[in-house]
Amino acid sequence: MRVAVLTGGVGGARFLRGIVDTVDPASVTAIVNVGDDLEVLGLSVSPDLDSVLYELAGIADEERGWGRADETWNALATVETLGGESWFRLGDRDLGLHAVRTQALREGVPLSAVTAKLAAALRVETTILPATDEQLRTWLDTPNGSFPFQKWFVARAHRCEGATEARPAPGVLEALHEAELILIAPSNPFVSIGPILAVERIRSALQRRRVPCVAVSPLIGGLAVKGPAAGMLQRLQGGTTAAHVASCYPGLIDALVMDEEDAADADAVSSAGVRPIVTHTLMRDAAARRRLAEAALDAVAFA
Ligand code: FO1
Repeated sequence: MRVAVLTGGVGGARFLRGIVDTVDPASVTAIVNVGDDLEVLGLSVSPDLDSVLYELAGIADEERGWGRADETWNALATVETLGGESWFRLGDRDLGLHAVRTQALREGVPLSAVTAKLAAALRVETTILPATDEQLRTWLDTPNGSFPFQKWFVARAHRCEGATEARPAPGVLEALHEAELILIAPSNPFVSIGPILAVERIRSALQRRRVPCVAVSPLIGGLAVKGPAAGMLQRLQGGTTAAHVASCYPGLIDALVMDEEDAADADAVSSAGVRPIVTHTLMRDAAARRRLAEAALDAVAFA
């Protein structure tokens, strides 16, 4: 079965790992958020692409949730000693990847092509695509000014700079058209999935889909496992129930996988025309990841 998964970083990458442990990894395409991308120490960093890459290559730091396992921090210590930019912590192993990517981008290689090369070098069979090769950045607008995403994690408002002009990266629309199932990972609907859907042709491909699209809620008991999703849902969508999550994807999803702790919201989700799929969604280990993947993949059987 061909599957396209729209995803952000940490939670999305774990969900994706469950998917490729359940179906043929080569039949899966990940369409990844680049709104969080930034330049640190002159290097181009794509945190969500890297979380997906490291997770699928089996070299992610599971505890920290981002970056590589067995990481060391010698370069960062030197940067700190020299008074350089150290607020965004790049480990030694991680730095190597950013150096290779940055050089390729400066030589004019598109981000999608660089990512394909990195994935091949790390023996990842799944296709990993940035949503766009163009510059698309999430900014957080607060009463104290505007900040790039990584500088201000808890937001009052946000916007995607470059979304109007951004075209889908090569392969993105093809993956969506060829998919028998489209999944939206349990990533933040605003700052992880939002920037992907802000690319107009990706959103309209989802609106015109002929196959089911299933989102997985990032909330458990109305709370986010990690990050600002619950606070943002409260402020921007008016609440933190599963129905509020569903309302982030109007006309874009057919079913919502939601946690048992939120089972009381199932009727409200149904009333919004979205089929609720209630299960355990916490991805504590490989077995839990696979169970969640199976619940989402099963949706195709009920379409
Ligand atoms: N998150 C942090 O909270 N602090 C960091 O210093 C940090 C460094 C970092 C380096 C490379 C990378 O790929 C990710 C990194 N992250 C860090 C995670 C990242 O900020 C977010 O988890 C994602 O952008 C959200 O999807």
